[in-house]
Amino acid sequence: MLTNKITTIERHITEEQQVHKGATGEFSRLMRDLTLAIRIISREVRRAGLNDILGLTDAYNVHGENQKKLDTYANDVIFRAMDHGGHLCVMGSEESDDLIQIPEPYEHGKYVLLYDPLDGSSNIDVNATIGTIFSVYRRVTPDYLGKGTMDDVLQPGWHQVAAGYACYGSSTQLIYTTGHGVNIFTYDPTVGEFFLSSANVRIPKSGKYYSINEGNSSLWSDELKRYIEYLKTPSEDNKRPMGLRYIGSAVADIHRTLLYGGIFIYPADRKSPRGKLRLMYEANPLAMIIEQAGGRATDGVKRILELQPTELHERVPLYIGSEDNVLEAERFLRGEES
Ligand code: P6P
Repeated sequence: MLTNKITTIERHITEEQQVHKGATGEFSRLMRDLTLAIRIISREVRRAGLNDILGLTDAYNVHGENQKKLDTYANDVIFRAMDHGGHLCVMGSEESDDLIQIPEPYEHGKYVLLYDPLDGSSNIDVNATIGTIFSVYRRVTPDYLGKGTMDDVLQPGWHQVAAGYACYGSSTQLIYTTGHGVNIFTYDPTVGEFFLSSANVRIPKSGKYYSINEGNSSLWSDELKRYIEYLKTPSEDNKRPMGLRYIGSAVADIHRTLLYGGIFIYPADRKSPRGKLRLMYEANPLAMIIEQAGGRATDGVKRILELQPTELHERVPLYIGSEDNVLEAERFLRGEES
């Protein structure tokens, strides 16, 4: 719901901290440092045509993808904003093969940060919307150990204490949840503040858009082909054909789905048997946001937030959006509808 109360993200985080009895302020400081990193990335994204930060580096990430200069820059900004605050015991990033340890002599804290520094890289050079995705857990190993381990990282998504994304589009927006609903903050660069623009956002129970890369349709299962064909077939109630929207940036496609409803799908297919999106720093945080807004997120069968991860960079098929749309897709995948 739109709000005209002037609330900055810092004030909102502080107010939320008061709700969490016994909160030490450590989480608030984590979020303050993360929003600083997002402000810096936003500035560079907005100048990307002017600062020789477009194009490719000569490096490749763990997924064999040629890293873009802005990818690498965003990854570095988040690391340097987060490594010394004393609230993290370990980090994990799409752009780093292994876990990122907190450098000496900095203190270790009780939280874990996982992030995709710049999602939608293929859109960077064409000025299309891209985003930063983040996921926060509490460590599960004892504090006295100091540095965090893979056990602290490989937790199921329902353990997240916070999740969100920044959307660098017509404006820069920060959407996050700590498990008490979803709030949208819009950045005003003239004052350098994120202001609360929509409080307690709810996703429509069903929507008129579906979002999938139809270019891969020859690789899909027969059940998925039947589902997408069904969406394109006119119905008497005019709910179908649904509209197709696909930007090729999960943050942008899922942000639209959050606000307008419908379904985003990155499925498993014959080329990508586990789909393309990563569980720990894409599907899990996006699933927490959509569930907190009243939607649904599964791998086509199981709830994303209940999947037990086994690897930092593991991929997962993703069906996410309005509850009615995702449940309908699952019925087709089970062969119950045709
Ligand atoms: P395709 C961007 O590279 C990304 O990881 C997601 O943001 C996006 O949803 C997906 O890949 C697009 O992949 O195969 O449709 O180009």
